Amino acid sequence: MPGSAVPSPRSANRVDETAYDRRRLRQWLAGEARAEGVSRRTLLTLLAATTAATALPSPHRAHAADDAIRKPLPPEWFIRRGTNAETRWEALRGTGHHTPNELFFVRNHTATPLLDAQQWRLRLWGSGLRGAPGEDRPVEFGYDDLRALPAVVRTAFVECAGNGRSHYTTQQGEPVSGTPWTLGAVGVARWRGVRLADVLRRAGLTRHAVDLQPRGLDAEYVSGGENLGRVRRPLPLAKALDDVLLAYEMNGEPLPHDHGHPVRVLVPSWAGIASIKWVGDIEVSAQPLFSPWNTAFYRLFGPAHPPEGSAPLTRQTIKSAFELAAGATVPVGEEYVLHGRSWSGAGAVARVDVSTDDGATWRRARLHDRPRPDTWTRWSAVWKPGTRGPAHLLARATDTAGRRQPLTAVHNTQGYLFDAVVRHPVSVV
Ligand SMILES: Nc1nc2c(c(=O)[nH]1)N[C@H]1C(S)=C(S)[C@@H](COP(=O)(O)O)O[C@H]1N2
Ligand SMILES: [Mo]
Repeated sequence: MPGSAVPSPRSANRVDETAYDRRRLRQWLAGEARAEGVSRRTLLTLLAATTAATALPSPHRAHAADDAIRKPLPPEWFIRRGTNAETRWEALRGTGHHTPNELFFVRNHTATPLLDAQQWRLRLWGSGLRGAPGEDRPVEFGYDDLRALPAVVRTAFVECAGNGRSHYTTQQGEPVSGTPWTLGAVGVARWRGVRLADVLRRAGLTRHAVDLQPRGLDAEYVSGGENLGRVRRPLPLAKALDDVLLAYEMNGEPLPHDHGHPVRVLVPSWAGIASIKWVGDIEVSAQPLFSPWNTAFYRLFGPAHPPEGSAPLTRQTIKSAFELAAGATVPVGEEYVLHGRSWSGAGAVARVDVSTDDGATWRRARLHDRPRPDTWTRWSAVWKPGTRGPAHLLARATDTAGRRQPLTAVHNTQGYLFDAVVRHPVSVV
């Protein structure tokens, strides 16, 4: 059973990221924000609403090293995509609620570093911690220090904001930049770690803190010839105090190297980029923070969005996937059980409808999990195909926040947050 041992005052603590972001930008203009590694032009673009979204840099992988990922990537489980590996949905058939670590997708901006837990230190620093004005006042924690704090366990998905991106092109004919994931840049694990809130309190958090910025110990990321520095992304304090973990175990094992060993940030229900792997330091700031990962990347740009882009992405959207290969063969005239999973960043998925006639009729799928937030709900539906030939399978989820997957997703240039019903091709033989 997916267990979430940490109660959280979710509705009370919802982050109004749009208003917050406007304030961030105003403070930056007034010289009250830190934006190391973000060009003035990028910030002005966001603010002044004059430059076209296409003028922003698009993410390029600096290298596609074969050793970017440490764990074995058998082709029947994974699709290699540069420094990343996408889980094949047919490989999840027969696995339980939690994605086995060996099958979990990997998204690396550069390459997995091999870190030693006993050498590892976490440094917290910045103007949002107690200390003499102008001083960084770093506070350090070792691996055993974290292990000695009260442990919590939480089941949550990690999903790349670009998961499903390729469907903007294949289903909607729209160009997008970035890794052309199908639907396999998502996994669910049982994470064990400590509350970031507990660590912040011990580090001397002040009431002036507004933003945090965890930073990875992996190599600096070079995109389009520009060194963007180490992977880091601001996190509003309200979310950090709500349900964020510093995770050191994944499905009962020490965190694997590819997933952030020895410790990663785990931000339930938010875009995967928030869950910084191999975390080495966290800036705690009394000023708003910017990095390329909340300015040029992980905002929505395009005709349907404000010229300066949307607010930085927070929660993931709603999706469904069949545990079936694209183009799988299904025997004609026999009852065939279709299996799948649906999930949403806004709430639990409590209803899934399936269509085997291109959306003309829908029937309710049987749910195999008690619907819970931050994770998926497994489901099944019986299909008895009557005629041979190509067909499409459709699944459409509805979450407890009232969101239902649309038939078309609203385009954005970087292809984030694809939420439309995916037409899964099969062949009836
Ligand atoms: N340090 C660091 N953290 C990172 C990344 C990275 O490249 N470096 N990638 C991010 C992105 S974009 C995603 S989607 C998730 C993927 O987590 P996983 O590789 O454990 O599946 O990690 C995030 N954390
Ligand atoms: Mo991602």
